[in-house]
Amino acid sequence: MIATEQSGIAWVVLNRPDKRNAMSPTLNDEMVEVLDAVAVDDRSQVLVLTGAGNSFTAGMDLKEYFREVDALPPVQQEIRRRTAHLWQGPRLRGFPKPTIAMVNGYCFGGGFTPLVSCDIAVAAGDAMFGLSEVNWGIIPGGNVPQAIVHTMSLRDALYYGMTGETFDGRKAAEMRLVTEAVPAGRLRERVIEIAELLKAKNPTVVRGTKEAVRHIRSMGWTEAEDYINTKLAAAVNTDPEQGRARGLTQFLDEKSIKPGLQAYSRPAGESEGHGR
Ligand code: ACO
Ligand code: V55
Repeated sequence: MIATEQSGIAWVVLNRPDKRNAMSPTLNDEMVEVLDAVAVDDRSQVLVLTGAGNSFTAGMDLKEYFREVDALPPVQQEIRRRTAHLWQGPRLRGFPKPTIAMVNGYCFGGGFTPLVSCDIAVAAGDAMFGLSEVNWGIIPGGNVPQAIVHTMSLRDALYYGMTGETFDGRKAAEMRLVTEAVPAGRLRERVIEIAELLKAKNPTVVRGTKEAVRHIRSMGWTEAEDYINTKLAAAVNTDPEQGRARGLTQFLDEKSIKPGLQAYSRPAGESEGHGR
C-alpha cells in the first residue's frame, strides 16, 4: 500500500480502488510491512489510514481472502490469513503513534476492525457502513464482534450485525462508532486539523494515554490502578523532554501557563518530531 509522509503525517492508503480496497492476503502482507516502517519513521508523528477512490474498504476480499484460500490445506489457510489479523489487530491497535481513520466511502465487514483499531475515526457524512457478513452467509469473524461491542451499544451491534442494514457516516457518529462525521468536502481538512492537535503534544504521554485507555478495559479497578500508576511512573522516567517537570515549572514558578487552558511550551524541535 502507499505510505506517504507529509509534514509529520503518514498517509497510509488502502490502494485497490478497482476492488473498492477489499483486503486480500497480498494487501494484508503489505500492511504489516508498511505499519512497521511507519512506526519507526521519525518523519511522522501521526498515522492516517484511508482508502483510494470512493471506498475506505469493502472488507475482506471474498475471492482472494476466502474462496482462493479455502482451496489450500488447513495450516496454509491459517498462515495465508494471519497477516489480516496481525495488521488490523495488534499492529494497528498498539501502534506507537496516534492513528486516525479517515472514512471516505464504503466500510464493510472486516473493515470495522481497522476502523476501531484507529484511535480516532472521522467519516464523511455520506460514507456507507455495513456489517454485511450476514448478507453472504457468515458470522462476523476476525475481531469484528469485539470491535463493534467496544464502540457501538449492544442494541446497535445486534441490530446492524443481525440485519446487515447499511448506515451512513452521520449515523455512525451518532452511534459513536466514529468520533465525528463531516461533509465529504471537509473530510481531509478536518483530519489534518486533528492530526495537528496530536502532533503538538508530547508523544510519550500521548502513547501512554492511548495504551492505558485501551488496556484497562479488561481490568478490574484494583489492577487498573496499579497498572496505571506503574505506567505513569515509567512514562515520567523515560520522557526525553521531561514534560511533567516543565509543566509544573511553567505553572507553579513561572506562571506562564494555565494547564487547564493551554499546554506547557515544549523544548525547541520537539514538536517537529525529533523526540523518540
Ligand atoms: N471482495 C472481493 N471483491 C470485491 C469486494 C470484496 N469484498 N468488494 C468489491 N469487490 C470487487 C467487485 O467484485 C468488482 O470486481 P470486478 O470489477 O473485477 O468485477 C469491483 O470490486 C467493483 O465492485 P462493484 O460491486 O462493481 O462496485 P460498486 O461500487 O457497485 O459496489 C460495494 C461497491 C457496495 C462495496 C460492492 O462491491 C459490495 O457489496 N462489495 C462487497 C462488500 C462486502 O460485503 N464485503 C465483505 C464484508 S464481510 C468481511 O469482510 C468478512
Ligand atoms: C472476517 C474477518 C476475518 C476473518 C473472517 O467478518 C471474517 C470478517 C480479518 O479476518 O478471518
